[in-house]
Amino acid sequence: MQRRYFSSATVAAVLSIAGFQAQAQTKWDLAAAYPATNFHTENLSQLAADVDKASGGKLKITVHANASLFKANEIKRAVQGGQAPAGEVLLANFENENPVYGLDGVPFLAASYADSKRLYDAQKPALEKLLDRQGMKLLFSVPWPPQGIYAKKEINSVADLRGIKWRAYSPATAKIAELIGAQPVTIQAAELSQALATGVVESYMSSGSTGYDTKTYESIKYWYDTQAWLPKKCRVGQQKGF
Ligand code: PCA
Repeated sequence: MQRRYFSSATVAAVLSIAGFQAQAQTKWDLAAAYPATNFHTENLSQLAADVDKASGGKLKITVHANASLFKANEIKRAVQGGQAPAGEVLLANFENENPVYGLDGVPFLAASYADSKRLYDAQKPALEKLLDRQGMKLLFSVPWPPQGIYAKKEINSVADLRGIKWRAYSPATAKIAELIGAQPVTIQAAELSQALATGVVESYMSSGSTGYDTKTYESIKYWYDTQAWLPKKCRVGQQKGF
């Protein structure tokens, strides 16, 4: 038997977005950006199982892992534009659209799970309004683990990072590259393993989780647990059906 994991409010929100009708069967494609074994993707599979159960098998959600449907930074636009009924969005990627999206990518503003939750509670009303204006409904949100620095060589001062090929996944991580004099390379997680193996990336900031997913330990030996911020993944669905 499948363990029930998501709150009934989240499951009800999904059913409501789907404009769920007891007689019709509905299928949703959910665009996800990380590997199937990543905990964010496992959460999404659990959501799909909970919704399947709560709808008596009438709403089927297929989770497309590892950016197989849309690239990580294209998922928001796909949900907004109606190409995908639902998807996961890394808020900090969209800082240039609105500073509300960038809040949890600000280094050391909220650097623990407790502070991250406090920031989320403060941010949520504005976030929901903003997503609503863009035609989306916030379903739930989960932080990535705290962000640290991976580096090919030992870092004793900022000068050690000068000129290094620095992978950026968001405007804030690109800004850090600029401030430390590194060479920014924008690469999403799904392409990171290859970029590390081919030397396109020599250093980056992310979580232990992404380091593990991308086998960063095979090419990079230094990890600095700076616990700088905890960027949130939000699951959004289209407003359609409300
Ligand atoms: N992993 C994602 C975003 C933050 C994280 O921990 C990534 O590196 O793309």
